[in-house]
Amino acid sequence: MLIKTRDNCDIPSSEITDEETFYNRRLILKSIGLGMAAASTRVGASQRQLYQTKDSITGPDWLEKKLTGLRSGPYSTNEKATPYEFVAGYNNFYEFGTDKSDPAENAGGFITDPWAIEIKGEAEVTGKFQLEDILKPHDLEERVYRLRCVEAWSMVVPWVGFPLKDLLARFKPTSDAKYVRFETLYDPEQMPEQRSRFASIDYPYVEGLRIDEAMNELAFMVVGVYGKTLPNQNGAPIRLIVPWKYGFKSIKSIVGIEFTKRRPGTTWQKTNPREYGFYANVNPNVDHPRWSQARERRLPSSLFSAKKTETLMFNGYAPQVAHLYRGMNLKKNY
Ligand SMILES: Nc1nc2c(c(=O)[nH]1)N[C@H]1C(S)=C(S)[C@@H](COP(=O)(O)O)O[C@H]1N2
Ligand SMILES: [Mo]
Repeated sequence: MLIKTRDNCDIPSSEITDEETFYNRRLILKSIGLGMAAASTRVGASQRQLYQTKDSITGPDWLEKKLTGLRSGPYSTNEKATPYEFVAGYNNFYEFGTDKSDPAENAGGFITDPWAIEIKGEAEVTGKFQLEDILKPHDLEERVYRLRCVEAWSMVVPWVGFPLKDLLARFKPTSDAKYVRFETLYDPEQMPEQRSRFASIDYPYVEGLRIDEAMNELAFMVVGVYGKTLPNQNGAPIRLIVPWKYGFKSIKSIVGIEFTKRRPGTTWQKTNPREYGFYANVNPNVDHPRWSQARERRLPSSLFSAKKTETLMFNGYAPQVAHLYRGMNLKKNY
């Protein structure tokens, strides 16, 4: 994406290098008999939890209860899911660092319980609600969605959650609610990048959707992955997933939801409006100014077999969402 260096100048996306570094490190560690859990050579890594493993991760009791007997939801792809180690080990969560391995290394101690979400704006029901109460009426389901990052890599992820529209409906948005704005936690004590003088984006991270996008059946509130509680690096305890848009719309660790009359400013659009738009629909026909969006690298891929696949319009979800953009110029509204 866009990284400001110490001289405060923008350097081109280094995502390919990032991925190579990541895989090199994995390969080297594998070849000397170490697994991912030892994949950090950084000072202080021994005190850190690199990432919560699939078998060790647990959430609060009330969430663990909801995670039993999961049903499979609609719209799941049959494509092979990306292994847990990549889903939980190769992340963008700038609050915890800008390298793909940083979030897994730095978010281990992130406190996600208790957690509350404040509902504000153009709705009949507003106020601060505990996560348990937010989730209470919703049955959790699994949806295997494609995730396409604007950096041209992609994964297939078995998310666990519930439809965003069912959550929003409970607050009875008024006819003035034209957009929904989401906000990530701002807590510089827990989120090291928020303390950095050289931070590449402004915090808190904010995202937004038009109300009809938010009410689309695909928009999903996620509290788990692979049948387990969501790892911190993936946006615990609750995050959004909008599978037809570039990954940066899928905001993590949400503490605020606001119904607004006007289109909200959003983090990457504000950071670099020429490169990142409000809509950010996955679109193979509209290139990023610095790279093509026609194809993507499906993870896991190695240095030796970069699995390139064609990027699909709306990330393959056109049947569900194309009608939302009828008559819109998607080159202008990128
Ligand atoms: N708060 C917050 N949310 C965020 C980000 C971030 O840096 N901060 N990164 C986004 C980007 S660019 C992507 S691709 C996805 C990655 O989600 P994952 O790490 O669970 O795969 O999260 C999105 N949500
Ligand atoms: Mo992304």
